Amino acid sequence: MELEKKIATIFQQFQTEHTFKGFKTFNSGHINDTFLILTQEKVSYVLQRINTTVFKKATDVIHNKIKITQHLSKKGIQTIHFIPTKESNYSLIDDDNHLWNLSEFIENSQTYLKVESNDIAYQAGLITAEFLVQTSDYENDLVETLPNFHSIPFRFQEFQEALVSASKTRKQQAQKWIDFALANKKEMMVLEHAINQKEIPLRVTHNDTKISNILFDTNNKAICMIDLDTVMKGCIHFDYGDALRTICNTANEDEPNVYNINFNLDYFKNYTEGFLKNLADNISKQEASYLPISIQVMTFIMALRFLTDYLNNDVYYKTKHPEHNLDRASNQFTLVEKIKEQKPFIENFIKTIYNKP
Ligand code: GN1
Ligand code: MG
Repeated sequence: MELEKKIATIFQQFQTEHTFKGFKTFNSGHINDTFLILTQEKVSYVLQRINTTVFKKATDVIHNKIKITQHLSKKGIQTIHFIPTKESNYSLIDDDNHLWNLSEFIENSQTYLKVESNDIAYQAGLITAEFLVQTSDYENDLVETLPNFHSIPFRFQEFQEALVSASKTRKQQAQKWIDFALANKKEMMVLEHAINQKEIPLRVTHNDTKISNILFDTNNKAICMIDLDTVMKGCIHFDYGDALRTICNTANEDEPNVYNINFNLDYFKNYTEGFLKNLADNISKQEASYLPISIQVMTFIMALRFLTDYLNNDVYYKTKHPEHNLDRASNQFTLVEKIKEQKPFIENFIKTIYNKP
């Protein structure tokens, strides 16, 4: 079926009083497909098709998203709203076995692929922490939709398996970063170790806090977090580190020229100020002490996953050309190097902001 007709048919199966007029495709997601639905009445919606190869139990993803957004709404916190189908489900499965869900589009909102000012970085810090604070009292019946999502040992196991089956050519192309990944393994285990030792508590986390998953109003005030596909149990470090990975990268995530990649310290400072303004009273000194390392660990995890997918011949992430995943991997590994160079500064700054006894 032609895409427009398909989308119109799917949209009509949800409970809205509006008439389909057209659609636009959002291009930033690596896994799912997301469309902006335009209606005759000028009310817009966001329609999402979940990739069921990645999310094997996609209905659990819906369960998590509904539960968390309802929890936030009940508390009067601004969030996205999902719309039920005419059969009163929050998702529907089409003839091709794809799973769809619909939410309201928040009017006069915008997203950024790159941070453009200190103020945006600060706002991003406020809202990612606000999400953690406001979900911390949620009685956690969230499903582990992607187990071990941010686990270094798990990601290394996937990487080692990919190394065994990878083509000689791809391994040669990626050799520099394969060596880098192996050489850095031990250092990257620190966060995992702290979780296992129960030094860091688990709570509800967003798990994909890149800048494009934050909605801003036209005055650049952060409204809420979007893309709740990976809301699961985690630690604050996942959300803090992952946010800074995109906020402070001076280049886009897939920029092939590594000379353009740097870690922007002004954005780091502003994001951290916003984040700790909302969260400092909710975390222990021990939790705070692992914030610096989380930036490099989260960036490293993304690098390793891109590298693994390159070695696997691009089966997980959407790619636009054969070297796309390798470009992303070398970009993120380069960023890890830049973050490491700034380690003393990062540690000192966090200490001055979180100066609790
Ligand atoms: C994926 O699909 P998207 O763009 O929301 C990935 C995240 C990565 C991100 C890298 C389910 O997110 O973990 O951080 O790409 N999501 C999944 O940009 O694997
Ligand atoms: Mg996502």
